[in-house]
Amino acid sequence: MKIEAAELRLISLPLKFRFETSFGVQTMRHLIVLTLYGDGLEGYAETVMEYTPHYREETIPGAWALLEELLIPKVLGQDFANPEQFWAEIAGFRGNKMTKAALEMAFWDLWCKSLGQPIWKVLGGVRTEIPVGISLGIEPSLEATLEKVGKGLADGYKRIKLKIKPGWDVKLALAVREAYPEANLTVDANSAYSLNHISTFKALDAAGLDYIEQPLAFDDILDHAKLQAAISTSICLDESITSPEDTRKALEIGAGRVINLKPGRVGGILASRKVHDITQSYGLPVWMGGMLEAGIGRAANIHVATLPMFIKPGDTSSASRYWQEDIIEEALEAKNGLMPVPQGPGLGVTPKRDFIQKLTEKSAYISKSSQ
Ligand code: OSB
Ligand code: MG
Repeated sequence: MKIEAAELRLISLPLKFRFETSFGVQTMRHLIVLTLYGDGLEGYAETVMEYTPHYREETIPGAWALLEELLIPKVLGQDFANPEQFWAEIAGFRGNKMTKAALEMAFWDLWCKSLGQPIWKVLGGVRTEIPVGISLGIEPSLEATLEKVGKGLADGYKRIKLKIKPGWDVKLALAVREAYPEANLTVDANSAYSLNHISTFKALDAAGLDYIEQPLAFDDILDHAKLQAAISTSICLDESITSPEDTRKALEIGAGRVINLKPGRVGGILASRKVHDITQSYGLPVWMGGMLEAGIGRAANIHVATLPMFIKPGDTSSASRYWQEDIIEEALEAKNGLMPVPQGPGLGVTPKRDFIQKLTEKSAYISKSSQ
């Protein structure tokens, strides 16, 4: 597959809900829609990073510059036989996993379209629907939280994840547990704590959580291992895992017993399969995380979540929870906590060109002749 040209579009999509985490409040998603052109086909991807570096280091302005000035020129005009070859071309650029992931994922869409196969099949997926839950932001009150948990469960979601921060944790988790004794509940701290808070985590053991997601620093594994040894609830790593090697090291030292796998965070689809396989070799489960993706990114996550060890419910809930109008034609909607996997070639979704154009704040078209 020869890469003939690429297009970048920066768009903003208003979220239907105010999403508060320990690192800030989001009411709008900013993303770059990336298109790769080759063989008369188009491959799509969207970026997952926040606009500002509050989740991990990457930013939208940084991704834009890196794609436009370095990464796309590096692959333009070249012929790649498969994603392995494509990845080899960009792997030498250190870090920047989310930016490189967007490029790699657009290549997967393009390449699988040329094969006439859905990504999930080519990747080795084993299911046609994936179990999903929801991630609830920090709500203004306990009452508001309980109501949203109740609604999520009534909608059939298989797991409810509650965002926590210091001062909004043990009381919250115990109250939700008391109201919903049977629910599959988890919490996500987004790195808001340190080992000084060990008593908070010991207290959380009483809430019967399936796991505690990313309690400590975004780039830490050592303190997570110390915390894991001190509590009974499993730790799930999110921010700390940006590669297959990170996964191996974290599991080797016992920094957690569950991995939140986000394809964007680890460098794309091939890297996701490697993280999945390493986790499997430890006999541990993974689940599909989310970054409030619009339709293109949501579809990519769904394909990856067909791999065998995605046993725990992920964050890939219905697109209609997030958006008044999505950027793809297809409605990615879960029923009874199960999200169907798109079956068309590549991602199996159709971006709404006119709508994306209308939302575009900035665009760039990059081809050999524009270099
Ligand atoms: O920590 O998992 C996270 C959203 C943005 C950034 C980080 C996280 C999240 C979520 C929401 O929890 C997941 C989703 O609904 O897509
Ligand atoms: Mg998380």
